[in-house]
Amino acid sequence: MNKSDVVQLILGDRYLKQPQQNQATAYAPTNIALVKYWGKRQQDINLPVTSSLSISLGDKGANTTLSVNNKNQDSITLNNQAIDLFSNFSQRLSQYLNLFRKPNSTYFDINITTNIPIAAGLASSACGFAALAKVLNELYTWQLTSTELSILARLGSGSACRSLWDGFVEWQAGEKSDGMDSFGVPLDIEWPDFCVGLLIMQTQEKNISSREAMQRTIQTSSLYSLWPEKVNYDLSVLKQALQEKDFALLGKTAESNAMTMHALMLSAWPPISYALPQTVEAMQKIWQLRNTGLEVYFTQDAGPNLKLLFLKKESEAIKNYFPEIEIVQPF
Ligand code: 2P0
Repeated sequence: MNKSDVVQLILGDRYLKQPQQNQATAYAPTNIALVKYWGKRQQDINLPVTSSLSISLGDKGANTTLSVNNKNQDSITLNNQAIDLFSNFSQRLSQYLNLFRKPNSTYFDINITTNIPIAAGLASSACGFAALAKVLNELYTWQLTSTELSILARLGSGSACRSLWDGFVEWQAGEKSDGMDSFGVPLDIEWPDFCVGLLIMQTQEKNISSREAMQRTIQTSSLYSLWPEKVNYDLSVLKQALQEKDFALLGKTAESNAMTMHALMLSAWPPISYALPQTVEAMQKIWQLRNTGLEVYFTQDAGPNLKLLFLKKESEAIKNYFPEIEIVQPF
């Protein structure tokens, strides 16, 4: 099963038809996993070893416009700057679009604006591919459901399948080899006081992609066999914490899950560490603050930046201790 097979399964007789519109725009929020996706059971169509659970970041995300052009190649701008078509970024985008268009017949001007740093472990590929799946759905008038779009977004980047919805979303790993049961499912939970603070220490591109790091972890970490059980436990506790609005339980579970994911990476060979000295300093500051009674937790993805988790009542204290923080209220 490869990506084209999945696209054909979803689109049926709509596969490789011409766009029905000349231009369309769509937005998708980025998402931060509280229980992480780390490892694939199938590489090509991004089928995960385990389920995962995220929070979408509301108005932090990607806005993408696709326009059919009359040239014989795509053109791509990111935040109004032209991007080299031979860059990894462009190649990955164009290859994704190739899954849906007749070969050598349709090219696009692709304009992406995003308010999050690209490739800084802030899930920019997640909102990017989710927005792209949505905008293609408009341009080709496929009229797909959000679940179907979640599967298509997953083909671009695994975590993108969680960016089709606001709020808390579970990516159900599924079991099928074609991945038709592997998509995001929104949880019916509102938590208006829930805050995520972005503590950005570096906006540069990371030196090892999460894709490569995941693969190396599975292949070389002797701890990896413990991961599925840890995730299953954390998922059930996190869902309980969400139901009961038990913030301390949520924070502890999310932080422990992230630390375990990074422990797996440290145990890979060659070892992988996304932390900078500032990352470790910030972690220690958070642990100290927690000892003084401030209810703040963190999670970390495939980059040095931390995402702080806290409730609205702690916002002022958090701003005092971390003046550079950007606070997002997902609800
Ligand atoms: C997550 N991450 O659950 C985890 C935690 C990073 C750390 O999903 O290879 O860009 O495109 O499926 O989705 C980042 O990996 O990887 C990611 P691919 P993706 O958010």
